[in-house]
Amino acid sequence: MDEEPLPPDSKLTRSKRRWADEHKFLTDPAAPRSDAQRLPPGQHLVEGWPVLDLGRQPDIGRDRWRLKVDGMVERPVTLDWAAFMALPQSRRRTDIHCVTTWSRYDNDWKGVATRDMLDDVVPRAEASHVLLHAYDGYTTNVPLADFAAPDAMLVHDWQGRPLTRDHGGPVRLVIPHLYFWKSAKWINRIEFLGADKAGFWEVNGYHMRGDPWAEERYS
Ligand SMILES: Nc1nc2c(c(=O)[nH]1)N[C@H]1C(S)=C(S)[C@@H](COP(=O)(O)O)O[C@H]1N2
Ligand SMILES: [Mo]
Repeated sequence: MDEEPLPPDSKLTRSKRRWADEHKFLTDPAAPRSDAQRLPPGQHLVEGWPVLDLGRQPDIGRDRWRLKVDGMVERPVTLDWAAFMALPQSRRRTDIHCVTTWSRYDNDWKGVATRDMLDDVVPRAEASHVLLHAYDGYTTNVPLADFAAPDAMLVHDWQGRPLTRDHGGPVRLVIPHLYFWKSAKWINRIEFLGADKAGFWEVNGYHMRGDPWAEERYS
């Protein structure tokens, strides 16, 4: 990603400068942790992959799926499947930590790193948070710095297979360093905002950020 020297005002340079600013007072949220720190407090490991949602699992084929990216961005866009797959594709292996206390290690994801999508849409200087919207009506909010973390992805593949409908296929968000309720399944809109705005569970008492290592479960 950083091989070529970039002119000081390219869109990539501007985005990177913004992320750097936002991370100024933070440890890199995606920095590797020692084994002792790998399982956050109050969590236990599971082997399977539980399904949790509002009980409505929308059936969105790849041909019908759209992702709208709008709000405080220089270049709003609506991606269809072909446009999404034409973005740089990345792989990550990350852990899942659900607020209901289960964690699952070593999930192999394939999809689009949020950073690669941000390079195209270019968040405006005033953008500080994102609200994620999904086909089942679910919403959840995250600070832009967390959304832009190096291991955050829009995934379409898990363990080498297309993401199944019950886990949010065709495309879901994964932000590994936050509790899993922030990882919207069946995602269809990413809205950039100038202030934080509570999503579905956040309105119902869940934490606005949701850092598992700080046990930010409830507000
Ligand atoms: N669209 C949508 N995304 C969602 C949810 C939901 O109800 N709808 N539930 C969240 C919660 S609370 C969790 S723990 C995870 C569960 O993802 P999984 O079913 O793939 O384990 O999805 C999150 N994303
Ligand atoms: Mo959850």
